[in-house]
Amino acid sequence: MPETTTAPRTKLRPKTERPKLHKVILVNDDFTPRDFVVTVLKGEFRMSEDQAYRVMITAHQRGVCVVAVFTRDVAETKATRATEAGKAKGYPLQFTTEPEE
Ligand code: TYC
Repeated sequence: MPETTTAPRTKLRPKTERPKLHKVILVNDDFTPRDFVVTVLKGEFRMSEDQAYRVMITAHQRGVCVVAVFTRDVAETKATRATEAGKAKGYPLQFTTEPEE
């Protein structure tokens, strides 16, 4: 077996900051049909029927539900697109974003 020695690493690796993640939050309202909320969650957030139903019913019961977390750009784009999908049908459905602590 050849002897191997490992020299201590001398090159300093600069600490790279991880980009802060942002939550997409689904907000309940009294007008948007449940099925439509589930459809938007599946389409925009690639959720299964089951996951989408659970997120929808949580927002329905508690007022809000965190859908997912992304980098800021992606969170804002998805929240805007999902909100626009409701608006296009005349529903007041709202998706908001907020930075994670
Ligand atoms: N509350 C709506 C209803 O009873 C359904 C709904 C759920 C709407 C979640 C928005 O974020 C929402 N038709």
